[in-house]
Parts: sequence; C-alpha cells; structure tokens
Amino acid sequence: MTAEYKVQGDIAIISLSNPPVNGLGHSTRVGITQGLDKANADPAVKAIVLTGDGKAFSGGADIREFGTPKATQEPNLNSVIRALEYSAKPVVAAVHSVAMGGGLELALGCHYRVAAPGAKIALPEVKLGILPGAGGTQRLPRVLGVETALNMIVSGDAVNSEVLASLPGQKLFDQLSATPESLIDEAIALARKVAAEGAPLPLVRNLPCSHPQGDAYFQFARNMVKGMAKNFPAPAKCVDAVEAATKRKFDDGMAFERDIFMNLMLTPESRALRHVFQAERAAAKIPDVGDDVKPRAVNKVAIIGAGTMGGGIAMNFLNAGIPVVMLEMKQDALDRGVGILRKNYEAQVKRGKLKADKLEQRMALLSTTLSYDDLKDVDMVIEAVFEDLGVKEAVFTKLDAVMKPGAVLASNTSTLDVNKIANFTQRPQDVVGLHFFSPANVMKLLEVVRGAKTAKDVMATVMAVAKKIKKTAVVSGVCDGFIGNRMIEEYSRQAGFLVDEGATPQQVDRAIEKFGFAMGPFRMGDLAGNDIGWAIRKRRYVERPDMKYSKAADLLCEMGRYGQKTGAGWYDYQPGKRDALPSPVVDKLIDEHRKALGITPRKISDQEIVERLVFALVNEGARILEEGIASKASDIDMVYLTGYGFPLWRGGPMLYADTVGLFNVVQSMKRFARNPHDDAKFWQPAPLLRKLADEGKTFN
Ligand code: T1G
Repeated sequence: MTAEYKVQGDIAIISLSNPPVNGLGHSTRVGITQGLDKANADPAVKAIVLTGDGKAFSGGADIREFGTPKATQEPNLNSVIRALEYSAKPVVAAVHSVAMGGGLELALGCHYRVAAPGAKIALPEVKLGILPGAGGTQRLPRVLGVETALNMIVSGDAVNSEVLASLPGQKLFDQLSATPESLIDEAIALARKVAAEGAPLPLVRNLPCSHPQGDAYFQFARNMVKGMAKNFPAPAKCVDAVEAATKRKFDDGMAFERDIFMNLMLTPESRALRHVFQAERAAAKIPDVGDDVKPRAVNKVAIIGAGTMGGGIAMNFLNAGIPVVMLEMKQDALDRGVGILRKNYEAQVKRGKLKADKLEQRMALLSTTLSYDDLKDVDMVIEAVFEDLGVKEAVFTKLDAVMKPGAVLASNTSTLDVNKIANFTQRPQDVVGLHFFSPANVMKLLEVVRGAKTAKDVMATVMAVAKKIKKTAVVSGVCDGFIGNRMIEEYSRQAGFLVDEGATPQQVDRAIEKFGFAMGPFRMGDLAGNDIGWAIRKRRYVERPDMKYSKAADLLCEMGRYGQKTGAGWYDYQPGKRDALPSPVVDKLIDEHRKALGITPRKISDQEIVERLVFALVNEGARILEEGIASKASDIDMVYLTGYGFPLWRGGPMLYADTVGLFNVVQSMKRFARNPHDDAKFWQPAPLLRKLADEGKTFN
C-alpha cells in the first residue's frame, strides 16, 4: 500500500508514501480509504491527520496512470474525497512542500487544514490541458473566493501557503504552522482540540459560493482568457466550471466539472501537453547514464570567444551565479563582447526584467583574459569561436595544454564533427558538444552532443549544468546537423521545392505559421541569414551530389539578398523596419527560375505545404531515431518545441505524426514521392516509420 497508517496516542496518522511526489495512484487511494476505515472503527482513535512522506504532501493525480484504467478505478479521487468528508471523526490535513492538483483537492476534502510555511499550493491541471477534476473548481472558490480561485485555476501557477493563509476571510487553511518541522505536532494538537470540542465537522462543500457582480466578472474573465489561450481550450472551460460553482448546487457543479474534465482529457491539446510534461523530464535521462554516475563539480567556467554566441552563453552562467572568464584573441574584441553583454543586461533592467543591483552582481562574476594560462583553474570551458575545423583545432590544442585534468572541454559547434574536435586533444573522454541556439541567453534548447569517447560522468556533468542554467538539454549523437538542424535541412528542401512548383514564399510561411510555427522557413531564413543555408548547400553539392535542392535560394543569395542583414531577402524590408514585405524582385526571380526549369506553376494547397514541411521533419526524425542519434522520439519533440518554434499544443513533430496516424503520414509520403519535382528517394518512409505504420503503432 502506498499510504502508511499509524496511531500516535489517540490520533491516527495516514501518510501518503508514493515517491517521488505522492502521486494519488490507485494503491495510494486505497491506502487512504482503508486508513479512514481503520481510524473510524478504532474507539481509541479520536481524530485523524492526513499528511505526505518525503518531498511533497502530494503532487496530485498520478500522471503515470493517465490513459490507463487505474486512473478512474474505484476508489477514484472523488470517492476518496467523499470518504474524507463523511468520516465520522475529524480529519486534519497537514500540508507541506507541495500540494498540487488532486493533492490540494484531497486536502479540500478534509475538515481542517494546517499548512507549513513555504508550501507550494496550486491547481496546475490547466498546464496539462485539463482542469481540476476532483472538485477543485467547486471547492477552491468556496475557501478562497471566486477571483483568487479562478486566477489560480486559469494560470495553474503555485502560490505560497503563507500568502494564501494571509488573505482576508480565507478558509483554505485553519492554521499556518510555526515552522515546517512543527507541522505534524500542530496538526495533531488541532485534531485533538476539535475532537474534544465535538462541534459538527465543517465541510467545504457546504460553504456558500458567490460573486457580487457575477455576470460582469465572468464576462471579463472570459475576455481575458480568450486573449491568452487561443490554441488551448482548457482555460475557458475553467471559467465555465468556476462560474458553475456560483450558480449550481454543489453536486450539480461537481457533475458539470466532471463532464468538462472527461472531455478535455480527450483533446489533442491535452494529449500534447501531457506528452510535453513527460518528455521534458525524460530528456534529462540518458539511458546508460544512471543516477549512480556522479557529475563533476563545475564552479567556474571559461568561454572562448566573446562574439554573439560567446556572450549569450556567458550570460546563462552569470544568471545562474557561476563565475565566467571570457577569453578572446584581441582586447578590442573582448571589450566589444563585454560591452554587448552589459547592454543586454541594461536592456533587461530597462524592461523591468532585472533589478539594477542584480546587473552589477552578474557583471562582477565576469572576468576576461587574452591568455589561455588564466584558464588552468576552470572546471569547464565552452568554445564558441568561428565555425571552422582549423580554428577549432587551434583552440582545442591550446585548451588541452592548459586545462586541469578532469576539466570538461565543450564545443558550441553547430555543424562540425565533435569526434574530430575531441581527437585534437589527448583527452577525448572529456570533450562534448554543447550546441546553444541563438540568442543563447534566451533559447531554452541545448543540444548535448555525445562523442564516441565522451565519458559518462562528463554527460552527467553537462546535464546537471544544463539544469542549473535552466536549459532543456537533449542528448544527440554525432552526425551532420545533430538532431534539429539535420531535420530542418529536409524541411527547408521541401520549402524550396514548393516554391519551384508554384507556391510563393509568403504562402508557404503563412500556411506553416497558421499551423502554429512561430515563423515560416522564408521569414526564418531572412532573419537568420540566407547565406548560412547557402554555405551548407555549397558543402552539400560537393559532399552529397545526389542530394536534390531547389536552386531558388542560391539565385537569391547570388543577388546578395541574405535577408534582414542586407535589407532584402525573400522579402523586402524598409530601412530600420523588420516587416517582411512581398518582393516583386523575388517574384520575378522565381518566375524566371520556374521557366528555366520548365515548370508550369500549379496551385498548391496549404494542407500540402504543411504536410510536406512537417512530414519531412518526421521522416528525418525517424531516421535519426533508428540510427540512435536520438534515444527517444520525445527527445526529438523537445528539440522542436524548445528550439524551432514548433507549436506547443501539437506536442512536437513526432507526437503530431502519432496524432495524424502514421498510416496516414506514410500514405501522404507515397503521394509526394510520385511528384516529379520532389525528391522521391527522400520520401521513401524511414524503415522505422514504415514498420510502426504497418503495425498500427506510434512513435511515443
Ligand atoms: N504524478 C506522478 N509523478 C509525478 C507527478 C504526478 N502528479 N508530478 C511529478 N512527478 C514526477 C516527475 O515525473 C518526476 O519523475 C519526479 O516526479 C520529479 O518531478 C484530478 C487529474 C510536483 C512541483 O500537474 O509540477 O491532479 O522524472 O522533476 O521540480 O484534478 O513535478 O523523477 O521519474 O518536476 O521537484 C496535477 C505536476 C496532476 C503537478 C515537483 N499535478 N508536477 O517538481 O520535480 S493532474 C501536476 C509538478 C490532477 C486532478 C488532476 C512537479 C512538482 P522522474 P520534477 P520538482
């Protein structure tokens, strides 16, 4: 049973014990109800205290049970809460650390609640695309008032117990314990007291629930929610459920909440958000690097290169309070780099995102040098110099000579072979790729590129550092483009073919942005610089003459239209403005290009555009999976959600393919393969994709 029962004097104590966060799985729910039965049957027991072992009171329903019969198997959570309410003896919840979702709903079913200070209280279900499904929308407004409760339910954000306990008129907590350590004793004392008083047991469900300007307030709430959650249905439903608490009898409100909950559980958005919750945590786990592999200490970091990337990377460490020494070849490059860094912080202070004193604290952690000798005491170095193997060789040879044994040597390379870089040193086991995405101090994604010889504890070290600097780290094997860029190359190739065949750049961008991408491929090219893709293609034409590309992008670059940085790209730009304006010059270029190819442009549907772009990601992603470059499909989803602007409510390219159905994905690919202007070879489904589709299975 994952709920312990013991009697202390005349008080029974039921402790949830379902690590890691006392998720309310079936066995825990059974344990609670059995404990209640025992306590109510034991004449020596006068009252009951319900609490949680370990790091949480309870993190809510056990999300590992979602989608399985156990999730609703009796006693389901509502039944457990009803058993608490109708216990003949008083039940006091002793809430510490975390009471979230079903965990808070459980406490709301108790007659009294004592909270330790600093406990995180939340109904975060909306972040999983659902809403509280065990009375949270009906009980929380009754103890905190409609507005406070609705804000918590629609945002899903945690509020500290002492903040809630200080709200005037609140009935959530009867008491705040003096310290976390005194919680249980104070809960037992309260239990004894109420048992001795013998007063009727208070039930939250019997409290009134109203709002003085109900209709106006809920209309306001609906307007607010509509603006913030255009792709997610749950927040608006939260408003409906809380409004029902003010308009319906309690049990009718519960039935209304249940109905909405069951419907939201079935939405693709909720499936995506639940997938992302698990995927984010799964990405931090490396199959063959267990918790027994201890990370090395990283208390000081060096960054080689004070350019845009080097400066952005440095900010991550300064923000996390880790001292950085930045090295450049020339003083003016150093001065410029530090200047940009300081300007970035000043801009954050101006926007109110950073306190002025914090700026100085962070800058104080930064030192600079022109000499590699100053790096001999650092624990980790990240090289962020020019993307050229020769330059990397020079840098890593020097690093190998000066860095202390056991230091981690990382390269921020985005295209070069990490194994080659590792072999520039005598310590390839200490070399790893850390591919930050620009702007490095903003983008969450960090591709951790594991070399053939990278040691396990180096992997554990960089994953721990990634967590400390608040990056979503995804492990990639060594291949050209790792995970993200290797897939985006196929996506870009399809974008080029679509333009050859009849779509305009703006139509392609609009279609994929309507699908949910933050930015379409052509706007993205103009932003990042079309010359970057051009350089890769020129390399490809030599290395992979068999690879088919549209030449439109090359023609554009030959005109010097690199994008915003040259004032013109796929789109025209007015000086100082970033609005992408359709370009007659580009229309003419494409028109002539099609004529040269002998292609009569055809009308291409948005659906075809979206399928060819997204399924190109899926097919290449499947190849990356079967080659072991990525260890799980959800890692690929995390790369696209945190590094490439893939829409969160679709859960990532691989989950989206699962949602569409792999059978349908393969069917579409067969059609694309018959298009003479497309790349039939590419559209042969990756063996893994074909196998899963044939077996009616999914990636995730
Ligand atoms: N069930 C099962 N496992 C959970 C869990 C949960 N609710 N929450 C977290 N875990 C696991 C997590 O997967 C990870 O596992 C480990 O705990 C540590 O998590 C009817 C239906 C609680 C604040 O949405 O917000 O109740 O990777 O790395 O930073 O209305 O986890 O170690 O194997 O995040 O200390 C509502 C979600 C559920 C809370 C702890 N509850 N969890 O943060 O650790 S729906 C939530 C969190 C519900 C009812 C409905 C956080 C945390 P592993 P972690 P952390």
